[in-house]
Amino acid sequence: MMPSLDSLKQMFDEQGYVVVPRLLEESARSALWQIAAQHLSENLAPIEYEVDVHYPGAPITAESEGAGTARRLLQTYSRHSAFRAWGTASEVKAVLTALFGQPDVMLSQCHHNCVMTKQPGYSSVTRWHQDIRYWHFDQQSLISVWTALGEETKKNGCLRVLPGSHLWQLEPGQFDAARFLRSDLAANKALLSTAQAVPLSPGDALFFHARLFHAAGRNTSEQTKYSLVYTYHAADNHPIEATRSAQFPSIAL
Ligand SMILES: O=C(O)CCC(=O)C(=O)O
Repeated sequence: MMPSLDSLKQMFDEQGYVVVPRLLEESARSALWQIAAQHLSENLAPIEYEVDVHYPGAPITAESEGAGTARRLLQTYSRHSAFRAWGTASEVKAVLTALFGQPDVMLSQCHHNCVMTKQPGYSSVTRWHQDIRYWHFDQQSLISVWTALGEETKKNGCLRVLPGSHLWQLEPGQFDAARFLRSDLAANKALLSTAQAVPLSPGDALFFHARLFHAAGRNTSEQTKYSLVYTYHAADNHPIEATRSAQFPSIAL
């Protein structure tokens, strides 16, 4: 049974994330999985490859073994009507309006808007970061919805989070040049000791704050892990002109 919207909001405000079990029903989930798998098998552009990001474990150059490993299918909203339908679904909207505390919610086409395709073999480690670090909005209160299209476990690189970290105010020196959390500082080690894995079942949706620190490991299973990720903002929280966040229009739910 779905938890009440009030209890989801309370959990979200405290922890910076909340999981809604089986928000996406099985036939729609299976259809989305198949579309994603087909786009991956056809290398349907635009795609971000592991080699593009230089994260730990990623192939180093275009000539390296595994250089064809995809990291995400980009511009998902434009890819297929089924992706559009889930991005704007009433189930998603109901939770988001409760979490934002207001009815007018927009889907950003500029951030995430992707299917994460964590492939076995050459998928990389994503270190601890806040998504907001490269985003430009009037306020930082954006929410991403990470829908598991298959099983997500530690073995295939499920997300890990630092609960409550959306409320933290850290010093600039706690971050490295790429604004990942430095793991060599004693102060950060204490923070990292609070990490929680977020395993998901197919169809579960993880709602998380753009300031929440999160990370993920490699996929050491035999199968690709597909996660559909959209980011949302309240209608009165505008992207800043001439930034990447304003590149494409947002979609009203
Ligand atoms: O490697 C992963 O699955 C995590 C991806 C992630 O955190 C991100 O793209 O912001």
